[in-house]
Amino acid sequence: MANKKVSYFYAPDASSYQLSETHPMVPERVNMTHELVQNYRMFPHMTIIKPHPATEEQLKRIHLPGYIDYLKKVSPLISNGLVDLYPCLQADDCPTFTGVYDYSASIVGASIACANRINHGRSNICINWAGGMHHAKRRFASGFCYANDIAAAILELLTCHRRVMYVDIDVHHGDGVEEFFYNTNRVMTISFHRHGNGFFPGTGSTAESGVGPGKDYAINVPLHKGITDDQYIFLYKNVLMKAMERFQPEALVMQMGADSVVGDKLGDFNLTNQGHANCLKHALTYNLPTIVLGGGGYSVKNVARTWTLETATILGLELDNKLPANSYFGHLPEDQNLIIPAIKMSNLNSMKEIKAVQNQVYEVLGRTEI
Ligand code: TV1
Ligand code: CA
Ligand code: ZN
Repeated sequence: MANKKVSYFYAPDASSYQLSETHPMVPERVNMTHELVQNYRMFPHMTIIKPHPATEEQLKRIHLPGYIDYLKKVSPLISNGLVDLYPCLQADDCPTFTGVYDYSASIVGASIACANRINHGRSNICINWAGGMHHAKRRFASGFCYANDIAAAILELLTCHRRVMYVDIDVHHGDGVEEFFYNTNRVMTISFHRHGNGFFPGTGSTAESGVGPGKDYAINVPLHKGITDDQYIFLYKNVLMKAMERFQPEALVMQMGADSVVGDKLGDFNLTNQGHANCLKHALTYNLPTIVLGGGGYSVKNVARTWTLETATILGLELDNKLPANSYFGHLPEDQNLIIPAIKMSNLNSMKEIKAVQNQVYEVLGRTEI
């Protein structure tokens, strides 16, 4: 989108943390993306901003003060044996690691900075690839997410915009963001995700649609493994068009979790990164002030490829499929290309089911009023 003012938020220090030795969430993927974006010569096309970490006060607008106080003080040694007493961090998915507070504050600070820049009309599109921590709850960490930068950014947008739409294409259900805004009609949350067979977090059926004034403003699109670009984009565009028509948001927040791309360690959709990027491209056609955030993504080279392609999509640039020289990708044949092709795998989504889900979603959207 060549005519748009784009800002790219990047905190160099925020992506060198390690949740644990073997943890699938690797913050370094944001640095990999950054290097590819730089080496594809995209920096001159946008404003690069180094955000400040969120203040304690900002974190406590979203989270229980006691939880933030705990995050601030805790260290791996101190947490040892305390997890049962105050289980706001659960050992496996959300381990206590050195720097957990600074890591969280940095991510939230960048997403709030995106919202402020949009609020002041200084940018049309703001990017924070380190953000998108959609599972974090008010009182506890969940699913690799410690502080909910998305809820913080949406809250900030709500000071200047009547209605905010949130769209989440991470392979997991955006349960944390949904919960924060479950009883308001000023935020419509829409999550596409794998659902069923115990897939984390287990919530996100179409029947889960909001409460009180928020009834029908939480939209869920449950899917099965193996979904292809054609099926996903068909459903995604139809749902978004109808939701935009009904809700008419004044600002948009996109969670671009790359674990919905084929070959992910935790996800098992069959989307190419071009299909994933086309979802963003479609969202940008509504010409709304937009915040673009990261999220999941566990095959780290694929995450970097996807978010690099999406940065170019935002800027309206075409990239050479051959990756530029960089310090992460080597000389192996599978390391040469930007584009991630689909694979042969079983697809548990039939077109009949996709249309049935679409109709269920349309029914909920049909009841919304603005
Ligand atoms: C440490 C080391 C933690 C190896 C976690 C996969 C690990 C997982 C690990 C894992 C793993 C989950 C559950 C736990 C139910 C819970 C950023 C009792 C190989 C946004 C979060 C997924 C996704 C959590 C986050 C999920 C996001 N899957 N290896 N943990 N159990 N937790 O299933 O949406 O992408 O897997
Ligand atoms: Ca999702
Ligand atoms: Zn995910």
